[in-house]
Amino acid sequence: MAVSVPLFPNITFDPQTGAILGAGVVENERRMGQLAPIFRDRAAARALPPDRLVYRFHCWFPVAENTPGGLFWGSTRIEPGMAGDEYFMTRGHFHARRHCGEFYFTVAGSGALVLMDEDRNTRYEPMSPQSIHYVPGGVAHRVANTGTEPLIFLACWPSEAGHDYESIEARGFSARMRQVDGRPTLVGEEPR
Ligand code: PAN
Ligand code: ZN
Repeated sequence: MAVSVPLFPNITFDPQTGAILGAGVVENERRMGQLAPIFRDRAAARALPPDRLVYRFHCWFPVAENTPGGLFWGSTRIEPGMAGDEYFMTRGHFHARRHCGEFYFTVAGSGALVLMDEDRNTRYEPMSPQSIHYVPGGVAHRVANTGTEPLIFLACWPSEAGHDYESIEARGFSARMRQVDGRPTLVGEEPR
């Protein structure tokens, strides 16, 4: 039986802006107004302009969500900035299908990939241009921009992965990237 092979011409990545360009690419942005609750110092976060851009990401979905064996491709650009002593960062998530992993590849800037397993053990990997990171299944992931330039990275994940943001909204990560003595430091959460 003949299998029709879809073609995806002219999908490109602009390393200067961090955008993926091409038909069907979806762009999302997260501004401080909606992100303030993820930061430890919410008062400091709310004191920033609500329209302040924190990050923008582009996703290319060459197949439908949940297609077995398919892959998605994305790029994320996190602006430099801080809310209190905490670096601008992504919301973070587990994959809804916990066994699904993901690759990250850093293009520009410097940051920290914060990884937390289901037992809430948290560690991080420093991100710098050309560093490659593997997020294992069952591990929540969030990226903080610890530098003074935009942090741009690429990602590839299974089309079956899905995103569980709710678990992170409910309990957060057990540690945060904060500036301590001028340096990015993973600091464990004390109970509030
Ligand atoms: C990434 C993230 C992207 C934005 O493509 O979705 O960096 O972060 P949040 O989704 O946490 O807002 C990825 O990990 N996809 O699975
Ligand atoms: Zn992910």
